[in-house]
Amino acid sequence: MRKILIDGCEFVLKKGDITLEEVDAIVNAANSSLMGGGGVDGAIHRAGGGAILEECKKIINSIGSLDTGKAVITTGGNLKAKYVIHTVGPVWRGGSKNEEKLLSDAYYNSLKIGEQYGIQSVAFPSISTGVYGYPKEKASKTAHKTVVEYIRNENKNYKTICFIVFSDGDYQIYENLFS
Ligand code: AR6
Repeated sequence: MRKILIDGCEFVLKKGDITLEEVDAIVNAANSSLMGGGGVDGAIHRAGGGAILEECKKIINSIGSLDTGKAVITTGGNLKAKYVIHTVGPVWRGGSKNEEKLLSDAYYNSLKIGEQYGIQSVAFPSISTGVYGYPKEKASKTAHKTVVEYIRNENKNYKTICFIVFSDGDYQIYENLFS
C-alpha cells in the first residue's frame, strides 16, 4: 500500500478487491445497460446484492442508457460502502475515438456526483482496462491526472481517494505514477 497527501487529500494505492473497501463509495466500471456484467461490475453486484440492480433498473427506466463517460449513483446494498457510483469507461479502439477524454470524463463525473452526495472517501478501480481493452499505462495516467486536477481545483469534501488495482503489474504501473 502507498499513501500520499495532495492538497489535504490522501491518495491511497492498494492491491485488492474493491468490494471489500470501507469507503463512502466505490466506483463501478459498468456498461451502458447498468444490468451488471463480468469483471469488477460482476463482483460488485454479487457482493452488494439485488438492491443495487433494482436501483439500476429504475435509473435505466428513466434515462434509457448511461452514456460513456457519465456517472450515476445507487445504494451500496450489502457492501461496506454506502454507495456505488456507476460509470461507463470507453472501449479502446486504438486511441483516435476520443477515448482519453471519455475516460477522463468517467473519473471526473464520478467525483462530481459523489460530491453532490457529500461523499468524503471513494475507491476507483482501473476503469476500462479489463474487457474494454484500454492500455493500462495510458489509462493510469489519465486516471491520476484527472483525479489530481479535480482535487487541486474543485475539491470540497473528499478526504481520501483510493485506487484499487487487481494485479501486481497494475500496482507497479500506478506506483510509478505515485512516485
Ligand atoms: N476489484 C478491483 N478491481 C477489479 C476487480 C475487483 N473485484 N475485478 C476486476 N478488476 P473490467 P472494463 C479490475 O473488465 O474494462 C464488465 O463486464 C480488472 O483487473 O471489470 O471497464 C462491464 O459490465 C481491470 O483492471 O472493466 C462492462 O461490460 C479493471 O478492474 C465491461 O466489463 C477493469 O476491468 C467494462 O470493462
